[in-house]
Formats: sequence, structure tokens, C-alpha cells
Amino acid sequence: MSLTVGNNVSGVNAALSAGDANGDNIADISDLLLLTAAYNTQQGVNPNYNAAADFTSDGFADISDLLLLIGNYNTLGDAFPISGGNLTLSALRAY
Ligand SMILES: [Ca+2]
Repeated sequence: MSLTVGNNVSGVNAALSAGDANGDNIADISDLLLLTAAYNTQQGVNPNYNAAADFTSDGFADISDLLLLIGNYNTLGDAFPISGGNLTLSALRAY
């Protein structure tokens, strides 16, 4: 299968690791640092809030996000061959 970023994609089941704040398809120390910088913040309230580190998408960067990151620590999401690299969370968010 080959996908091109920028086109609509359907019928693709891809598992991306919750805990991947920087979109490199692995939950690791880089993501932990991003969550740490945004920890205990709320969307629209705290300027340090980072939606990319809010893995539960509930508007809070908090313990629930940390638990997801810990649960997936040092794990890779699915990789698909696409032009320009692998399918990543940041590539999906660009759609
Ligand atoms: Ca959250």
C-alpha cells in the first residue's frame, strides 16, 4: 500500500501511539518533556497548554495523559509507506 500525504485517505486502520506529542510515531522522552512542560494546564486558560500533549483531548494536560504516555512508553505506532516518510500523527493532523 502506498499513500500520499495531502490526499484523502479512507479505509485505512492505523494505530498511532497515544503519548506521541511530537508526531514522530514513538512515545518517548521527547514526548514526556512536552507533557511535563504543559502539565496541569487547561485549554484556553493556561498559555502553556499544549493540545499535542493532551492525549485524551479533554482540554487538560494532566495525569490521565501521563498514564497514557507511560502505558505506551517506547512503543511505535503503525508505520505505512507514504511519500515523504511514515504515517505519523502530525501527518494525520495535517489533513
Ligand atoms: Ca487530557
